[in-house]
Amino acid sequence: MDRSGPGRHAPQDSEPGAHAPQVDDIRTRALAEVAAAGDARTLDEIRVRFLGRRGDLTGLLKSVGKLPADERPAAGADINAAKRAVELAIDRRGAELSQEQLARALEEEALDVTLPGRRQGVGSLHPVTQTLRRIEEIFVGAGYEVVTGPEIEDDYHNFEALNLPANHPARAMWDTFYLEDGHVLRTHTSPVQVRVMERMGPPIRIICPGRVYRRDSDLTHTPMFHQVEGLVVDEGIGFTDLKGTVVGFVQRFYDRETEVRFRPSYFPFTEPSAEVDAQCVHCGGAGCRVCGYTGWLEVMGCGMVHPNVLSMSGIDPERYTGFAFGFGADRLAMLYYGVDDLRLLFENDQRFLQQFA
Ligand code: 2U9
Repeated sequence: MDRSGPGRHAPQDSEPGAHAPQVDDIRTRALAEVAAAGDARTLDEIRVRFLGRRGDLTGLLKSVGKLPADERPAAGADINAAKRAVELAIDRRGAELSQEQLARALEEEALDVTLPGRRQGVGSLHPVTQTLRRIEEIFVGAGYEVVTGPEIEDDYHNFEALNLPANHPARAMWDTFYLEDGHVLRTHTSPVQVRVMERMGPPIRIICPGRVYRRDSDLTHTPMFHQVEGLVVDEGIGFTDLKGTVVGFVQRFYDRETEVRFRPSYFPFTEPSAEVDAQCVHCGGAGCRVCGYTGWLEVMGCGMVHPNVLSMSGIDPERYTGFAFGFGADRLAMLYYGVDDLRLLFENDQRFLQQFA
């Protein structure tokens, strides 16, 4: 039986060999699109459009069944060849694109491994700490002991034992932080000296450095600052001992011959009392902006310990006398280093602190 007769094998909806130009056309379009694809997503979309379940080439392959039987093998082979060509082109373009992307990433994210690493900064002591250490060194060298104490104090040790009974008008000299239970943030380190007098009898020769607190804040005051107070109690201690100690300290601190003067003053815990000025470290006494054109800078207060203060802590004022002094270590650090705003000392700005390394 002749199976290839024209009547039987006539195509129903396509001409014999009509798929061939269609395949060529689809392949050409697909390959052009693949070549132009700029990224993996476009490539994927092309794959779906030509090779997917409803893709152009897949559709064509499905229609092969409608061809005359003798044309089917050739048509099928043609379409499959086109599919493979498009698949291969997509794979190659994909590889190309990922190669290009890698090259771009390598270029953009390039690390210069020869660059020097970030250096680990070397820390240093804060200028106030350096100042406190220098002060301690000077006094320890003169036979003093360094004593510290609590920053939260009771009213008795912060005020009363220092000849400042409740409601004494001089309490207004200190803008005090009061705690709810009646304690205070110490306004000076004096309570440390009081406790030493209570615990140990004379001879006493101590300095007490530490943080103190006052409700005060401006260019020259901070709510917390560092004080150093000194106390000497023994038999036969006089104002000349105080003067010698203060002048010796100021000259050592500034490391030069510095004129020092004593002005009469008032503190409830010392009598007589004095404030101490040192020749201006900036102009040497000629007068400048730092010293307000006076040639002098106030550096500390001092005086002979009030007999009431001695007796309240159990020391006989008939037998023993003593002197005391006190100063702000931050203020001395400012004068020493030429810092013009006290607040700089508490802001911890690296650019400021590094200058003291
Ligand atoms: C006892 C007895 C006496 C300590 C003293 C001063 C004078 C003084 C201020 C200077 C500036 C504090 O930092 S400042 O505000 N201090 O002028 N302080 S005599 O006298 C004492 C302390 C304790 C038992």
